[in-house]
Amino acid sequence: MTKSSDRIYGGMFYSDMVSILQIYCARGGKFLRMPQTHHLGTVQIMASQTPLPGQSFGTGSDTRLVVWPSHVPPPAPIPSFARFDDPTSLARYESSIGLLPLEVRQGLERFTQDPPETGALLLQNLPVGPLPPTPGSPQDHAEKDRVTETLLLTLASALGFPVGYLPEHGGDLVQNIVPVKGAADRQVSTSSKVRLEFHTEAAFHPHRPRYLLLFCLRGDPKASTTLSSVRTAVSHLDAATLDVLRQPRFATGVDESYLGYRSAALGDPFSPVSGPVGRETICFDGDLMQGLDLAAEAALESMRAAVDEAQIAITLAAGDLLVVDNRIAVHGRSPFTPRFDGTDRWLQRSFVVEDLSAVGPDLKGRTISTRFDSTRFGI
Ligand SMILES: O=C(O)CCC(=O)C(=O)O
Ligand SMILES: [Fe+2]
Repeated sequence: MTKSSDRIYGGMFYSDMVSILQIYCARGGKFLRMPQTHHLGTVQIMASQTPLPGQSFGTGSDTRLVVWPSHVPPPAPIPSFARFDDPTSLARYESSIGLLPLEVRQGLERFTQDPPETGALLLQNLPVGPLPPTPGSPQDHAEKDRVTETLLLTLASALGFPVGYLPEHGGDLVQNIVPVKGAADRQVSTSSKVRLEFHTEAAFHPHRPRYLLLFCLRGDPKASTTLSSVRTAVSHLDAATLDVLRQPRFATGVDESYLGYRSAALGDPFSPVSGPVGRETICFDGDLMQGLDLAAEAALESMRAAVDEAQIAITLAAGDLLVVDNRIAVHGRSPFTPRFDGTDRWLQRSFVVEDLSAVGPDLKGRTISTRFDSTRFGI
């Protein structure tokens, strides 16, 4: 419980600020969880044990946290025989947007219109319902109701158009991100043993998503999702390096999950940093990207360091949903140790594009089927 003598500073209690600083120092200057959102949430939860109905937090211009009010039920799930991407299901998500709590709708709207510097929004306290054991691979059948899937796709529809990518779990609109034994040390979302390097989601893809939603059904205290905003990272770069990063002297390979194997082929040259000062955008892949000349290689090395420097980390817990603006922030994940016993971390992921018509003939229904092979891209 909060002491009445505690004073509030910008939404935080003094004792929380002290403990944030202590944690920060003890961890050698690295946070394991987004400090402001975590502590604002904690303050409210400490004060009432559970968030009060209708509570939400606007946490200043930098960090956004919205808490789902416990008394508002999730939208009714679509039936288990329906496909997530059939027209009736899609219409259901659209109409369910109006059933979302007002503060959630407002939080999403503000996020799209005036994104925070972090490029991230955290929703907490979402209902996940009773869960079966974590499946052993993304497309294993999990006997569950469809509350989380419907909620995820309703939230995604409030941000734009949920889409699937054919090579990513067969184009599913909702993908189960679970640790897979055979992928433990690969640079794919189902890995675990390795640090998943910072990346723009599908950096190589002409129709990459604008938003990425990660809904945590079951957390792992060791697995932190890492985020780094270009708008913070640029402050760790000198003007000459930034100038190189703003030129199309870089190229990236195709993610191995799209090819089924690693390929040395590169796409067209592009610049990893774009946009006016203060509203920069990023396209970056710490694993697959290369500079096309020596100066570009050196600039890319500096960018890797700047992205690392600017990182924040959030350990998603059950009921947390993180929305990442894929143009502002890159993301990754810390290593962790799965048990493969049905209790492992389980995220559901969805991708959102802003403009379906821009995808053109590569779009069938809600599936983007752009083909890549080892020698040519974007066909
Ligand atoms: O596991 C995570 O937290 C993020 C993994 C990832 O990069 C993704 O699902 O796109
Ligand atoms: Fe990712």
